[in-house]
Formats: sequence, C-alpha cells, structure tokens
Amino acid sequence: MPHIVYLSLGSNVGDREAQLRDAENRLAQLGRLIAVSSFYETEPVEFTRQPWFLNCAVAIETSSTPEDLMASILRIEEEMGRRRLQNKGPRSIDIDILLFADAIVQSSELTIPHPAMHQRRFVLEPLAEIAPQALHPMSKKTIRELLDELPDGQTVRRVPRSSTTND
Ligand code: PH2
Ligand code: MG
Ligand code: MG
Repeated sequence: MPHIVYLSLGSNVGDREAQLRDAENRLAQLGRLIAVSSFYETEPVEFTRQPWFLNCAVAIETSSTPEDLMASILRIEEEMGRRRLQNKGPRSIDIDILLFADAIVQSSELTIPHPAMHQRRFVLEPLAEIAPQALHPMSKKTIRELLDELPDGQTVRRVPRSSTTND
C-alpha cells in the first residue's frame, strides 16, 4: 500500500538550486513525485554561523517502509557527495523525512515525525505551500496551524522556480 511522505530538502554549499533539483530527481526514482514547493532562501537556524540555505519541501508516494526509505535517502546523500563534518553545519544536500503518512516511528535510527519540524519556519513555510492541511500525527494540528503558531524570527523568503524544466 503506497504512502504519502513529506520531505524537507536543504543545501547551503555549492550550487544550491542544482543540488535540490538533483535530489528531487533522485527521490522521484523511489516512488511517485507528487508535489514540490517553491525554493526558499532561509536564514540558518540552530547553528547560525554558516551560509544561508535554499530549502524546499517535496511529497512522494512510495511503497517503501520508513526504514527502507531512510536507507535510500542516506544513499542519495552519499552519492551526491555529502560529507558529515559538523552536526547541523554546512551541507551540499540534506534530505529529512518530515511525515510518513500518519506513522509515528521512534527508534535509535529514525524519528518520525521529524522532531524539530514544528519549530522550523524553513520547514513549515515550504510544507504549507504543498500540504497546508496535512496533519501532524502527534499534535493533530495541521501544517497551517503549526505555521501560524510560530513566533516571529527565522527569515524565510520564497524564490519562485524558474520556468526551466526539472531535468
Ligand atoms: N538545517 C539544519 C540546521 N539549520 N537552517 C536552515 N535555514 N535550513 C536548514 O535546512 C537547516 C538549518 C540541520 O539540518
Ligand atoms: Mg536536517
Ligand atoms: Mg538530515
């Protein structure tokens, strides 16, 4: 049975837009790409002494389990040359699972929903563009509600996608 999965993509090293598009194309091989948000130019949060990010949100429909999807995502990050030098630091590509249908997963390897998603404007703003009514399975709030509850701060600017195709 296929599930709808929402992902957050981010890049702040190298050609950020090219890397987000590359990641989207690779994710499309794992299932069916249902939706992509605009790109968002976002102020770094948590570890703030690093370049601004380009972030977006993606929806795919997949028959994978959460664990298999996570393994595929780690492989994509590796194939795209990601180097894990510093926790929350600069990266060519970061792909995070936000929501996996209405699943709640808590293991040493994987936490779904993403534990920080409700605090991050760089996640909620793009996600609200493609799935404002999606429900967070723990708080039972919609993405729109979570976004509306966020305090000010964390600058996020929408960058419309150019009309060039995604390949
Ligand atoms: N990712 C982080 C830490 N901080 N800030 C922004 N704006 N965008 C990110 O993708 C991001 C971040 C850890 O994954
Ligand atoms: Mg992340
Ligand atoms: Mg990650």
